[in-house]
Amino acid sequence: MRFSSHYKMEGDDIIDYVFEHTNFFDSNENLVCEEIGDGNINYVYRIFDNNTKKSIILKQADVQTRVRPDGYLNPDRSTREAEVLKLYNEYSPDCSPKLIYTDSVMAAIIMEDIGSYSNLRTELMTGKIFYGLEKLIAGFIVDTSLSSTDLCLGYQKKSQTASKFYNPDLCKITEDLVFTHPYKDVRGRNILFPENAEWLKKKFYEDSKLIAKVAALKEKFNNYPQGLIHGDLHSGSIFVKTENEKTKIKIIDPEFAFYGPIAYDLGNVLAHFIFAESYAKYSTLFADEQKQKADFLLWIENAKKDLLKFFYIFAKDCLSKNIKDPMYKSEIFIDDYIEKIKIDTISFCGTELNRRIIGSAKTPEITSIKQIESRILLERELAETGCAMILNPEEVLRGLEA
Ligand code: SR1
Ligand code: MG
Repeated sequence: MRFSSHYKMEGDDIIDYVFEHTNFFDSNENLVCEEIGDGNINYVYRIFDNNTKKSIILKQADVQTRVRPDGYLNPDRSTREAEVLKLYNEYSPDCSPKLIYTDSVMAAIIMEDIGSYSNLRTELMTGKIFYGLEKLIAGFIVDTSLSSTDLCLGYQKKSQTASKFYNPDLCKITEDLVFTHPYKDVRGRNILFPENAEWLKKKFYEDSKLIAKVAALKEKFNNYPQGLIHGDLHSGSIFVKTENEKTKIKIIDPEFAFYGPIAYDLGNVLAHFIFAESYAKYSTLFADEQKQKADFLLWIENAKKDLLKFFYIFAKDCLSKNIKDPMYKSEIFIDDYIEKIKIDTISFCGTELNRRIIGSAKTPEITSIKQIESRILLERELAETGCAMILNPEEVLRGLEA
């Protein structure tokens, strides 16, 4: 029977599949399917009716990644992603697309089309400002990750929940691309901008103190099941719009989600704010618009500071309301717990900055800088920041909070 065993669906399959598995469209006569995803791992399609303008999204996981079809990746990651989305719908409905249908055989998820929102990375690269963005992201992380810790759920419930989100295949990708290859290019896949290659090799491959710190962060990433984290919270996983002068966000693509250190997500967000800032400084985006450039840079500077400020405020509130354990109620313990997350945020921000400069998975804020001098300077500035964050996170945090 059709759709009873997994295969990668194409256009007509997808239209039939959506029609058969949802009541969303009245008839399939005018349905069109287009691939809209440019992600590295899965396939994402928009299915729409040109007359009614109704639309829906289908995401399918194949047995390989979309960008590098060399090796098996279990499509059961889709079932886990659907479970994560279900939790997001429950704990942060405003900030997540509504899950409509999920199928573990075809490794498919059908969800609400968030077409009125735009990709945050793309928007930031056009110089748009979103007031309140960092507050929404901090709130999302508290609502979904901090709420899933044993402080809030109790150890037994947390352990049961955590076992559902065991995600070794995707974590292995992160282990390699974030915590190993930028410092030990064991697979020879790093991509170095030629004019910076020797400088970067010395900076990343030859600093034994840096390598030891990154090894400790890798160990923490693998062995600290603190809360349910998104695992790939870069600005391409955040969609954004302004409505009635208010910023709204939707968080997508939690295929890397697992029980890990909350600071990993916060560090990713901070790193991608920094990429947006660097792009505004080094690209030609604001060439003739010095006032807009200054406004954007001031906003992003404040967003960087306020991300951790709002995280602290929301975390204190969440923990004071949810902790039942008499030991965990200690104010000193709570402050120390949040402070450790803030320090690790800086360290994980450093690993994210570094891996996008030297590793194989780049970010367009770097690669689209065509002017050689600017690219050299931008990479070196980011690498200095990334390494300082890993080597001295407490000091960098104090600077950020000053
Ligand atoms: C082969 S996957 C490369 C990267 O894409 C994802 O979005 C993650 O960031 C991963 O590291
Ligand atoms: Mg993704």
